[in-house]
Amino acid sequence: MLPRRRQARVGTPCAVSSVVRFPGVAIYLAEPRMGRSRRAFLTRLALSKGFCVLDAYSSEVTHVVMEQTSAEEAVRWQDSRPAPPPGCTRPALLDISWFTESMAAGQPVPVERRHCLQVAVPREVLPNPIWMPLYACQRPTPLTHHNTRLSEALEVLAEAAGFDGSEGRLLSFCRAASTLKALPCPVTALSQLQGLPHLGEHSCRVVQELLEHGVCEEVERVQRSERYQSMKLFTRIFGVGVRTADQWYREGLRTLDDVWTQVQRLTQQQKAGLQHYQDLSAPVQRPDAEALRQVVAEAVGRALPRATVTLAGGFRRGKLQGHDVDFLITHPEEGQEAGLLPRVMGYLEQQGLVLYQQHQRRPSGDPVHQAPKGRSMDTFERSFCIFRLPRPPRATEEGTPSPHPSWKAVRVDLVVTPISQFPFALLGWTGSKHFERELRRFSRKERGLWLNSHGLFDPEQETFFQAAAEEDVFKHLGLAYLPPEQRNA
Ligand code: DCP
Ligand code: MG
Repeated sequence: MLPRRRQARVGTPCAVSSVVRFPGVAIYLAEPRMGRSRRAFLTRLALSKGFCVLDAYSSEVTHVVMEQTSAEEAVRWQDSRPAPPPGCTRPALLDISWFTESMAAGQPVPVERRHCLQVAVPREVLPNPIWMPLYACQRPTPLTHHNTRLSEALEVLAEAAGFDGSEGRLLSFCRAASTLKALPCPVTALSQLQGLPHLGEHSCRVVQELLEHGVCEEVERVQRSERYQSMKLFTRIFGVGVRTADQWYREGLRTLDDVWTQVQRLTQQQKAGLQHYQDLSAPVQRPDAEALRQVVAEAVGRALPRATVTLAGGFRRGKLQGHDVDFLITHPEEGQEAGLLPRVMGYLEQQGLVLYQQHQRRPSGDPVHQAPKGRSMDTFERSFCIFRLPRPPRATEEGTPSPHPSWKAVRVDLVVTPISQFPFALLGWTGSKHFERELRRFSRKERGLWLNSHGLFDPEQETFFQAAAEEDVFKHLGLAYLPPEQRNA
């Protein structure tokens, strides 16, 4: 525990800071290994984020930050300073990692053992160089990994590139982020990225800045930009894609109120999305997904005995939250699933559980042979819905209170597949989106096969592969099987 101290003053020449946001924290950047200009840079960065940085070491300092300094050196350094006044303990001696993490978080992060220079903590380090296969479908990617800060920054740039219609840049950043997600340890030095796939110059620059300063100026700038914020806001509306959002932005729309002024131009789906925006922009929780699975299974069971409901999407990959809930419906006897969805939806509507639905029919003809042309959009019969999910009586959730406390609107996709295509559909609808993209690219480029959610097609032989389970698809492609929890690419 750090001692209580007098409120820290901002000493010269660091007094350019206007507001001290964290009065209990006064940082002293110890110079031995830091160098003047680096120290000045870090000081400006911290001040701009509302931290108090003291120019001189004094009893007011609460956090001493050092760089490239061993625990022994740090203690020696401190021993050579004046002893603290009676009743006060010495400030914490911290590694630069505490500082960079705090800058990234925009607030002081709690001091953990690993930040402290007093204790030498053995660290797992990345072997250098590390080998990694090229495609995300060739390597496991767990849900929680060691480089979240880095991958999230790159994903912001990927998203922004997508908003600008730069598909190539979007893919480059997604691939770089995905590589970092698959690493077995945290990246601590840029040299560890040598030889890793997809870490181009731009991505490396972002990583370097994050490692050195805890923030990346470009990422911060993008996130602050009006364009990014509006595009994010608009594309969160159900039924609004990048193209529509971009058009609205170019017409000068910026806020949801602006969109409401154009309500007459919206599709039914977008109107429903706007109407339920507040609920739909809050993440769906795993218990909600489970409650919905039961509700849907009940309706499906009534409409067609032995028909099954399978949870797909992010929840199948082990996510605890999602933007929607994805279900696949099938029946063990091929063809029995035909006509099932309207009966299921009818029953759910009778129960008052459906706020909005858009039914999409399967195009006529043999679905198998309309199948893989390398396109990602499938042609299953499906319903894009908004469900009215009753809230448990005492449910208290964080965030803004809902306008209707007894229920909440949740996005649900119901997809019906014939049993012969079910393994492909399950594989395609489990994601992640990037994993799917990579799996299809791998199939096409490395195996000359076309994969989508309907099947796997050999264009030379003009034949389809049969699969009884997802494992068979991996086997056909000559890939080691990855369970859903390892597909979080
Ligand atoms: N998918 C698809 N065709 C669509 C929509 C989705 O093939 N028309 C695939 C892409 C994803 C998976 O289904 O891999 C699930 O899509 P989501 O957008 O729901 O993605 P997640 O479930 O992974 O994310 P979230 O947790 O945000 O819902
Ligand atoms: Mg989903």
